[in-house]
Amino acid sequence: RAASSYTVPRDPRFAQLEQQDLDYFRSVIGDTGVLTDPDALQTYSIDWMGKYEGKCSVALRPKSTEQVSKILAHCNKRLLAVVPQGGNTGLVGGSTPVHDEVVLSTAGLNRVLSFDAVSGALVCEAGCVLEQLDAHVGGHGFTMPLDLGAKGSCHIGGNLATNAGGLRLLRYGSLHGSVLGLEAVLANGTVLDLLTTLRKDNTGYDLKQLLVGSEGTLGVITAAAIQCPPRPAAVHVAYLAVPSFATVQQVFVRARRRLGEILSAFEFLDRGSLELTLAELDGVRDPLPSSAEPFYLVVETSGSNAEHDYAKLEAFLEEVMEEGLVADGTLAQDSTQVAGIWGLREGISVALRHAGPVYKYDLSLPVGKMYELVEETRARVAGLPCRVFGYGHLGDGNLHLNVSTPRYDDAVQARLEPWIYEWTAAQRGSVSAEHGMGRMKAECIGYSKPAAAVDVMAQIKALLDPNLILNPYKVLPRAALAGNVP
Ligand code: FAD
Ligand code: 2HG
Ligand code: ZN
Repeated sequence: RAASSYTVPRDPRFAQLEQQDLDYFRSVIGDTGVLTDPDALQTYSIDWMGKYEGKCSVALRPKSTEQVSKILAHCNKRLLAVVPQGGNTGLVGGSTPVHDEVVLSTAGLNRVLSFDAVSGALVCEAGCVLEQLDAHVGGHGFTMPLDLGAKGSCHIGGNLATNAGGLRLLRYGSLHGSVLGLEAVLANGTVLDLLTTLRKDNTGYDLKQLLVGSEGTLGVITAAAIQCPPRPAAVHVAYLAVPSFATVQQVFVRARRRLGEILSAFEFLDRGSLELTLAELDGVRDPLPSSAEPFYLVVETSGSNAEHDYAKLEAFLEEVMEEGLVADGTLAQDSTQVAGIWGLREGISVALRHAGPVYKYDLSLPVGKMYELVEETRARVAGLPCRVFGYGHLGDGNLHLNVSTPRYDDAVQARLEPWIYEWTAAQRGSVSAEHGMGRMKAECIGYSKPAAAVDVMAQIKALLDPNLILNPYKVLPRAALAGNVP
């Protein structure tokens, strides 16, 4: 059952879909791109977790920027609300309709347009799947600058729209740095062609950056140019068992000092996350079956010289073992073992989904505070049927706090929210490190941003989408937008 507590009244300004709209959409993209069959629409209406469900009457799959432009111009004129949707793997209810919004899927925009094997600049349409792009540029000796568990389904347009972080951010930085250019269609159908591949371009305001992380509220991204780094010749992965969270932090300090520029990921999981994933997912193996420590780390290096990198990693391991910071550890010996350790780490959210309904909190916090919140959350839900898990991108100060329950329950949620957001705000943390605000946190931005900043965001929204048709009920609080309703 989808969660009920994120419902919000339908905005009566929006028109209801009519036959004339369907006729128009068919005239622009053909019959096969206009989906109205209820069974087919189900996958577009509900999110990956089965938590956020609307009821769209149509999903559109355009195949070109021009078609996107015509669709949006029509919806804008008719006041039809629109939800842009990529791979529908978002975790904050941003990609599905809240009511009956038109779903505009980028699945048909899936062509690689060019790749420059000298500079590493990839130009592709927004609906290309991340894993397929990585395979494409891999053929030229390059890699995508981001990697995440949803890589087999998420689209590069969705990644940009959420400013996805993932497992390699520690090494390659955020998409704000890797995006070279963008093409986007504004709500009124205007095509913004910013699709250059230049490394340097200071001509006026950098508008593409506004689209990165805008979660479908400012425009529909139709194509992107991404700077891809060379594929590392040598990747090593260590899996470490650690006796306390204080020790986890010390190991991180040693890893940065010893591994320097080859450190490419530093991830942590608690024992509960490990046990859940082993229990829920077939094919995931415990890399250290005889260990029973409270914390585990995945430490990855990516470099150009396998022997040199391996020696560095061994020296780091010796140091942390000798100092007693690590109770047990193993170094992946081949690519199968590397994939096995990453399969465990990436499998945690899949395992949580298997386990049932889950409340997810994606927080930026000072590293020293990260696990305190997990422990306090456990104490807070004591007596309720909840299991609390903590894991995430420790190297980026990003905690994934997950509370698994037998059913979505407003009483459980009320125990967690706004307390978790207040706790985070008290640390000057962020209530959205990498997943975005979506439907889930549309009223929560004030915990991490001052009112003056939210007001500027609302003005930008009204400038680019004056009828507020793009992804309504998401990202910004209703009160902030109220003064801009036409
Ligand atoms: P969708 O889910 O379809 O959409 C996400 C948002 O972007 C919505 O608001 C939507 O309206 C908007 N949008 C989508 N496409 C466009 C477009 N072309 N133009 C404008 N707006 C658009 N996130 C991380 O940051 N790091 C992780 O490590 C990570 N791991 C994940 C692992 C799993 C198993 C899953 C299920 C999700 C994970 N995520 C992670 C969540 C993450 O946000 C998404 O996986 C991904 O970035 C979303 O891409 P998508 O194509 O599925 O977008
Ligand atoms: C990850 O890092 C993703 O695995 C998903 O960002 C986190 O499910 C989550 O809470
Ligand atoms: Zn994550």
